[in-house]
Amino acid sequence: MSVAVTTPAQSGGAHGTQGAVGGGQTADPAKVQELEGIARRLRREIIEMTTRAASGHPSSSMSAIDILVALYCGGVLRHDPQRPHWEARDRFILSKGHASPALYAILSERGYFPKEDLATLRRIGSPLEGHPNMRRLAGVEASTGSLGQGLSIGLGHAFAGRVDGLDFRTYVMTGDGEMDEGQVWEALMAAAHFRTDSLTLIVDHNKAQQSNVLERVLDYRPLADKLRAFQWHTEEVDGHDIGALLGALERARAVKGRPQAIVAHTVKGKGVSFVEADWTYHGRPVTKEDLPRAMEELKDPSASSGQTKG
Ligand SMILES: Cc1ncc(C[n+]2csc(CCOP(=O)(O)OP(=O)(O)O)c2C)c(N)n1
Ligand SMILES: [Mg+2]
Repeated sequence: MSVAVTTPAQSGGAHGTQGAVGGGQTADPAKVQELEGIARRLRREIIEMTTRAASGHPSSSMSAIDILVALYCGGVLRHDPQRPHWEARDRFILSKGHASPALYAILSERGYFPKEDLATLRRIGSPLEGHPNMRRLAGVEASTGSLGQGLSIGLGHAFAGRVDGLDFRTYVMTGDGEMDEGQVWEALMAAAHFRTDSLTLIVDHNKAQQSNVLERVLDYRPLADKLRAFQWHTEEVDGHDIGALLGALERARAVKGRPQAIVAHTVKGKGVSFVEADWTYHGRPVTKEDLPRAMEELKDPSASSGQTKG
């Protein structure tokens, strides 16, 4: 993988002082294509690890993975896998903790732990628990899984950065069903009130939750308008368009005096047609029998045409 890690040395340790701190996110088509290739490979890893575990949430992970690739491989996050507790690192909090396979895929991609460990997902004794455990796995910023808490935790990090005089940024990803939780809206109000401009919320808006499609459980539309009414700088973006995501993340970073929300329109199960077509795949891995079909859909197109990967 040729994407460089954004280390403290490269970043200069301060946001905003260099255009390239955390990445100059002009969506260079070649770079975007490289990131799309990474995302496709990580989708295969997500399907493989959950099918092997016969447990977990592949569809929730597939909707989120392009966003994670943009953050971790697109030069957005200032982080150093060799120093996961570096105090000035940017934070990413996966509030929808059930999408842990996506987090594990991206953390291993960036070198927080070996790829082989993905095969231990949900095994007794493995730090790759069903939901992320910050006490057991470096790179996990918050133990999540009980929905609704991640934005409050992220807000706490943002406040701490302000108190400590550190310029790190905090990114939080919630699910759209998770937005039903009242605690999220408390954090939204508080973040705006305290003008927490180092905080970015990304909503994985895949229009489905556990028990049904979103609007049949609790129809809170229009989401972006509500976030704007809560005084968040808000953009809507195609959550599978990595170039568009990088642009939205770059613009969010430039906002002063207000927290920012990116409503990322996504498809639950993105990449595997029979998972995309069936919301009951929530918390249901692809069976061993269906695995070849899924992997066929996720294969590298350049490999199928006999070309070598660039
Ligand atoms: C407080 C809480 N209530 C219920 C659950 C059970 N649960 C796990 S995932 C999920 C659906 C989440 O939907 P969404 O936030 O849209 O995430 P998606 O899987 O669609 O990305 C629910 C209700 C939970 N983990 N935490
Ligand atoms: Mg959802």
